[in-house]
Amino acid sequence: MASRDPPEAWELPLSTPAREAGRVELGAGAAVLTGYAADRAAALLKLIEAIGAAAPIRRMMTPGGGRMSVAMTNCGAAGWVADQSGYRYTAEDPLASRPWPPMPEEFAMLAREAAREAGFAEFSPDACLINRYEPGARMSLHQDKDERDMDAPIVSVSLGLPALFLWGGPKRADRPRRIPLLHGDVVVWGGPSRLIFHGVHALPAGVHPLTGALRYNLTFRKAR
Ligand code: MD3
Ligand code: FE
Repeated sequence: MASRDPPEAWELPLSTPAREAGRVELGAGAAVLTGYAADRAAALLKLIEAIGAAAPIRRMMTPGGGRMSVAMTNCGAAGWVADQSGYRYTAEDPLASRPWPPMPEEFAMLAREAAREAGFAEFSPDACLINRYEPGARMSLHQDKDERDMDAPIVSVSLGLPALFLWGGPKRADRPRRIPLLHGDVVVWGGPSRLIFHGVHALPAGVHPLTGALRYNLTFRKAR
């Protein structure tokens, strides 16, 4: 089945139970810590709301002239932006012309603890990209390569509606595996997995008790 086909019913849960804490190795340097952030999810969502009030969650333009289906904002010293001239990290929110909101201590601690759990000591992210998915929003296969330090891992936290994550290989043409990411799941990607092509399948409609019709993803990076 091609990765663009919509998820089959059996691939994602219909209800949204808290996932049991566990660990699934995806490959060298990549591990899903299932349910790792579930007990902190409500607090994380409150912080996302506060960040969104200061730096609105917006759909950015791509250099190709389109608009991304995923809406984004950032917190931390650096924030990832896309516009007509390309992709890069900035110290300021271009919408507001002021610094991105600071990264909450709860965010930084979660990222650091999860990275350590997965074998990466002393992870200190300076950037947190906040992605918000509405039904139909997707992220096509890409590499994260705008960061200076490829030795640092990336930590991602999924909140709200479940999604099918597409985990490819070192080449864009490598056929991706489809991995469900559920509320509270934390994924750590480092070492040989850091430059793997990856994406997110179009979000199926649903209702989550904490986020309604939305999925959020926090992506922690060392950008500078
Ligand atoms: C694998 N976000 O923001 S997070 C992104 O769910 C991004 O919003 C997706 O890909 C999301 O760039 C996926 C998981 C993720 C993040 C970075 C990675 C997986 C990764 C970097 C390398 C390999
Ligand atoms: Fe990515």
